[in-house]
Amino acid sequence: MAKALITSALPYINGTKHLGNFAGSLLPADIHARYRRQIGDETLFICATDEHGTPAELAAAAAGQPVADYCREQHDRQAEIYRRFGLSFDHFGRTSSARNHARTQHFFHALDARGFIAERVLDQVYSPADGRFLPDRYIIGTCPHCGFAEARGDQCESCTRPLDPTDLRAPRSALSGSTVLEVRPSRHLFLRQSALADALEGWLGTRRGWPPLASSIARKWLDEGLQDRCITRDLAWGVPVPKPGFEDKVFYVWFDAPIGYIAATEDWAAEAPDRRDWRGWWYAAGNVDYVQFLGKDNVPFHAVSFPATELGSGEPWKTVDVIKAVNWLTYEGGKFSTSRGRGVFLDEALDLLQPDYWRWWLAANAPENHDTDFSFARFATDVNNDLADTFGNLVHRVLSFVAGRFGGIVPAGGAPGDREVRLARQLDGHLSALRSAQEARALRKSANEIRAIWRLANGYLAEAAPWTAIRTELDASALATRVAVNLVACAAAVAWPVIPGTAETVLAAFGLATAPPPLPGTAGEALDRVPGGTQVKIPPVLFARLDGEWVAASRARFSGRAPGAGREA
Ligand code: B3M
Ligand code: ZN
Repeated sequence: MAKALITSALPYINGTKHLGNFAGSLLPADIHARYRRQIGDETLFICATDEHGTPAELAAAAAGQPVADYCREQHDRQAEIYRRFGLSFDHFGRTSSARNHARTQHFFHALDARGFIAERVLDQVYSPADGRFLPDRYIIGTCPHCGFAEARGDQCESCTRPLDPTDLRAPRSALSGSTVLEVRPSRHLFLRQSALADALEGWLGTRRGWPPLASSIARKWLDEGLQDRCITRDLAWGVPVPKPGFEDKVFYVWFDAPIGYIAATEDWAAEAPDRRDWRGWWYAAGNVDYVQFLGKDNVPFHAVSFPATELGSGEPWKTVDVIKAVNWLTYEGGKFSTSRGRGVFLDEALDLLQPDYWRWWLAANAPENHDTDFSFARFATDVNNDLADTFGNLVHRVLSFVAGRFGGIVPAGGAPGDREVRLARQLDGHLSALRSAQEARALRKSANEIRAIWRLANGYLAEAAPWTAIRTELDASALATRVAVNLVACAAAVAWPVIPGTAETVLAAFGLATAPPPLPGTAGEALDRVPGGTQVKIPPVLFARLDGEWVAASRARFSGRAPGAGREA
C-alpha cells in the first residue's frame, strides 16, 4: 500500500482568500487526498498559513494590531473557513510555529556547513525616522508611468508595472510617511543555487508525471541559469538568522515557507502519541508518494528553490515526486483582486451557497490547461444542469419512489437481464476511466466521469421506468428500483472527493455512513451495495436551481469596490 503525502500551497496570512486561491491549490489537493483515502492509501494531507514577510507586517499595521496577534486571529479565521469548505487537512499549521523556526534554522546550518551560504553586501533604502531598512513595498510614491500617487516600490497597483523604489517620484516611507530616505549598505546571506545547478538538474531529470505547465516552468528556470538567492531580510517578523552579525535580520519568507510543510507535519506528530513517526513521511522515507498542489506562480519556488534547500542540506529529505500546477481562475473577464475586493471571497461564497456548489464548479472547470473564467452565468448553468437536474433529481426521484411505492424499503426480487448487463458494462468503463483520471490528478476529467455516471444512472432509470412496470410486472419494477437505488449510492460514492458533504448526506439515507465511502472497483461491486430489505430515508432537496435574478444580483454584489475602499488587507 502506498503512502500519499499531499500538500497544498500555504495560503498567505493577510486576509480571507478568494475563489481563485481555492481553485488553485486547496481544492485540488483536498480532492486528491480524499481520493487516496477512498482507495485505501495511507494519506497525510498537510497545509498551514504562510505568516512571515512584509505583507503580514503591513496588513497588521493597517489593522492596528501587533503582527503576532494579527496572524493568530487570521489563522483561526482561515482555519474555520476551510473547515466549513470541507477541506480535510490532517493538520493545518502555521509557519510561525516554534517547530518551523527550529527546522528553518536547521536547514540553514546544514547548508552553511556545506558551503552553500555566501555573504554579500546590498545597497538598501534606510529610513532614519523609522530606524530601519525599508523593503520595496514599504516605500510609496508617485508612479512615473501613470502618475498614480500611491504606487508601491515593487509595483504600481494602478498600471501594474513593476517598479524599483528609485523609480518613484516623491518617495516616502509607508510606515511613518517620512520623506527622508537614504541608501545604506546592508549585509545579507545568499543561498548559492548556482553551485547546486547540477544536483537540481539531475533531480529534475528523475521526476515523472508532471503536467507540462509545471515541468516547462521548472525547465525554463534551470535553462536560464540558476541565480544565487538572497535568503535574508531586514525585517523583525520572521525566523531569526542564527549567525553572529545577523541578529537584526530574519529569513526571507520564501525560504521558511516550504520548510513549513515539514514543520507542520512535526506539529501534527506532536499532537498524538501514535503519530510520532513524522520522519517516516519526510526523512529517509521510502515508499512515500509526495504530491504538491499549487498555482503556476509558485512553481519556481517548489521546483527549484525548495529542492535546492533540501538537496543542499546533504540530508535525505523527501523531495516532491509530482507538482500539480494549475493556471489562473479569472473573475467575470478580469482578475480577482484582493485589494479591490473584486471577485468572490471564501466567507462570502459560504454565505451564498453551501460549499459543494463551489467545489463542484471549480473542479469541473479547473484551470488546468488554460486560464478559466468564473462567471455567475456559467456557474448557474452548470449548477442547474449537473447538480440540480442530473444528480439531485436522480437522488430525489429514486428515493421518493422507494418511499411512495415500497414503503421506504428497497425491494427484493427480479432477475437482472440484458439491460442490466449493458448498464454494468458501461458503468465498468466509467469507473475505470474515473480511476485513471483521479490517479493522474486530472480534475476536469474526473468530474466528467462522475457526471457520466450520474447521466448513466438517469438513462437507466428513464429506460427501466419502474413506475410504469409496477402496474404490470412487480418483479421487473422491483429489480429496476433496486438497481436504481444502487446507482444512487454509486453516484454519491464516486462524487465524494468533490462534493463530500452532499455525498455523505445521500449515503446516510441508506445507512452507508462510513467516511470515506470506498470507491467501487467494478460495476458488480457497485450494484450490490444496497441489498433488498434496506430501509431508506428521503434526504432534503440537495441543490436548488439558480435563476437569472440570482445571477444578476450576485454579479452586482461582487463587482468590486473602488481601490483603497477594499476589505481589510
Ligand atoms: N504563500 C502563496 C502566495 O501567497 C504562497 C505559497 C507558499 S507555499 C510554501 O502566493
Ligand atoms: Zn502606474
